[in-house]
Amino acid sequence: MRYSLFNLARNALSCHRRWPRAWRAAAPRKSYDVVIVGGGGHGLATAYYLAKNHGIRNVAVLEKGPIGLGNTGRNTTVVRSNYMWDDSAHLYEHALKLWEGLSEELNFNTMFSQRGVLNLAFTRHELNEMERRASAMHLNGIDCELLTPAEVKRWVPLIDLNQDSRYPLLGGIVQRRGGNARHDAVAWGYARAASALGVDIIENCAVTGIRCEAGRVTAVETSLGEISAGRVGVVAAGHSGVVMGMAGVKLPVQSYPLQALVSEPVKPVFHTVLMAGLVHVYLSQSDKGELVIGAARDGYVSYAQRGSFNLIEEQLRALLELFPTFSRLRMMRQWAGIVDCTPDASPVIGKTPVDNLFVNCGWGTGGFKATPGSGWVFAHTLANGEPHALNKNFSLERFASGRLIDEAAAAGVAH
Ligand code: FAD
Ligand code: PYC
Repeated sequence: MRYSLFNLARNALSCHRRWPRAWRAAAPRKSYDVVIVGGGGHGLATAYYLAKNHGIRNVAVLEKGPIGLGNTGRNTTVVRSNYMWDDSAHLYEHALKLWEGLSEELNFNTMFSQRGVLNLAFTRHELNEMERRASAMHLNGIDCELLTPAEVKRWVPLIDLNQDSRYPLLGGIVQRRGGNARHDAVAWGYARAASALGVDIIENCAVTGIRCEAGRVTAVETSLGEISAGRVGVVAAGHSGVVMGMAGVKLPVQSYPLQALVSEPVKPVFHTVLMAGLVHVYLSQSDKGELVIGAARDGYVSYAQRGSFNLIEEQLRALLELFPTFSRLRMMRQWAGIVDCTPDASPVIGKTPVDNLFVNCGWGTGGFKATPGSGWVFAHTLANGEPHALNKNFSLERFASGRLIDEAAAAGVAH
């Protein structure tokens, strides 16, 4: 104990200079088998599984800033697999199963906490949708339970179920295996593990161009010079449209700000994740004690990482409708990320019209939960040049063929 206190003081006073790096500081080489554009959770997970599952280690992750400071470090960490359609259910459930063993896999505590995710229904329409989704989930062997208002009250005793309220509660759906994880730890854990397997993680390296010859990608231009690549995977979340535009590929995505806020820390009062789509607020309590609160994306396309005041007002109004007891809580911080949204609220993971150029994007407001699964299937796609069975229907062509995977209702947060 005395030793660790001494270490803590020594490291604090030396500005952490003596701390070993968790991943190697790498300078770009001239060429890689695979270059991944974007050092968020999905890009880092992809690199890790390329090395671990496919033995492809001559890989670079290029990140324009420090890793994990995009949506990875800005999201509210809700993890669940309660989606409607088979394609999504299989993909998100694969991710959830990976979450369940991720701390052991990476030897890094991702603080994954299966505290349950409860969605509330205030209209007959919402309840119908939840009943339909619960049946679909059960057919796919995924856990979920429909709750009556009395059962919701037992699950969340602080909720005010005054039936005179604007929208009286009709019920809810809970997935007990859902919950939260620590967002930074996911980026750091994957980065450390990928780096240990030989992957170069190159921070402060912005991709500024994509070189193609005869319909095939050959290299990326970056702020640190040109890098040749056998295959390129673009995993640039809010900027996927911009980066793919460098190769002349137009994506069916629009980028919006999505904001969140936290309260001052209080003692443990809220043990679950609650989402109320109609009045539009969702919340959980962080391990530090802050209530983490969010709502819909902003209503306009933008690359600005800030949100509008009216959304803060609306989500706090909704919060107080459900939990009047939080009226004396002070709000501490607000921030936003940029999310890329597709017309069917499902991601695009696969090939593009340019040979050897692959894209993983369009996760909108809900990609954090998919991080391990997304990395797993994208690594397979990059390694084999063909999609994994779990992502083959999440192709770009679905917007031409019309085989959409509409998950607007299960998105949880308005897309
Ligand atoms: P990012 O972390 O954004 O990674 C993309 C990286 O690409 C960035 O680091 C960026 O700097 C880099 N990049 C961009 N352009 C370039 C370039 N030219 N060169 C090099 N690098 C580049 N999802 C959930 O499942 N649950 C939630 O509770 C949840 N809450 C959210 C709350 C908020 C406020 C926000 C903003 C998002 C939330 N999401 C949630 C969505 C989730 O965060 C995203 O879908 C997911 O993080 C996107 O994947 P990523 O982690 O790889 O993205
Ligand atoms: O996709 O579950 C989700 C989510 C919660 C908050 C933002 N996105």
